Amino acid sequence: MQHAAITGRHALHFDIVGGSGEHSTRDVEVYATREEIEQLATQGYLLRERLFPQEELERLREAMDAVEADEARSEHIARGVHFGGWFPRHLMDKHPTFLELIKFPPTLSVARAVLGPYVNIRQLGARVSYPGEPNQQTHWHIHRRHVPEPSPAFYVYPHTIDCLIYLDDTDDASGPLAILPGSHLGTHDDIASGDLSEKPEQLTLRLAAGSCVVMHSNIWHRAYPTTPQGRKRRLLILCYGPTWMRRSAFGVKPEDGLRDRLLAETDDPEVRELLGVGGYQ
Ligand SMILES: O=C(O)CCC(=O)C(=O)O
Ligand SMILES: [Fe+2]
Repeated sequence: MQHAAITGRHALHFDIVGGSGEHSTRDVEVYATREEIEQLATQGYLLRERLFPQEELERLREAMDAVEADEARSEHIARGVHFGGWFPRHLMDKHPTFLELIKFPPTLSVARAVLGPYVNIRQLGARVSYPGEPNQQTHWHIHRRHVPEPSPAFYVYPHTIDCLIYLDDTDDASGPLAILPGSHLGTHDDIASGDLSEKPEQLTLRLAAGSCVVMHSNIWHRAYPTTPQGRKRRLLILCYGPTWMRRSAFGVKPEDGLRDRLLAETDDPEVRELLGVGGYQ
């Protein structure tokens, strides 16, 4: 999968304490500057505008539309105030174009830079919202909604990274994304379910198709509605987590999906690790 040039890069070398042999070091060429990684760590997001060139955008749209034609039915579109739209999951099992995102360096290397060298793909899902359907928005939410209060001494905060890949513009008619920068660090701050209000500290992102928002999964965010004046709005959500974390429980994994077929054929250890095989302690 081609992408826009990313010239600000740096090399990251991990010594694995307690590792041995081929597991003693890992090197990552990070497709971001150190300052950008610092921004992702402290602000919880990194913007990559127009990351996908037009021809790749077209291929991703075609793949998305093929899955939609195959499985989306009107009754699958959510119309409640909390999460409106259609939410397909396990997309890498359903269309070969999506498999090209497995080793996509602009997002994978950034995920490794903040999560450490052992990551896998927890899920490639999507959200499609439709003009003319009610409530094609989301309320303010975070994705790993399991933070206890009080925090036990050895509680592991669920750090994961979501890459929001917009296949359509997010203008005012189709619905911008709003985020609260830095809110992933307020681990015990809460926003009531169903809140759709504008926040003074919010950053509202109106992005061109092909743009990507790399964010901590627990940054507070919401999508504005896709209005009747807007157009169908397609968003891929590529989620990375540590290899030891249970993979996403959302959706039903298809029998004999494309990932299983790839795993049966490939002996590339990196692909296997990214698809959830290996990379454990
Ligand atoms: O549609 C968007 O811009 C964001 C969607 C979202 O937050 C989600 O599906 O979890
Ligand atoms: Fe979300």
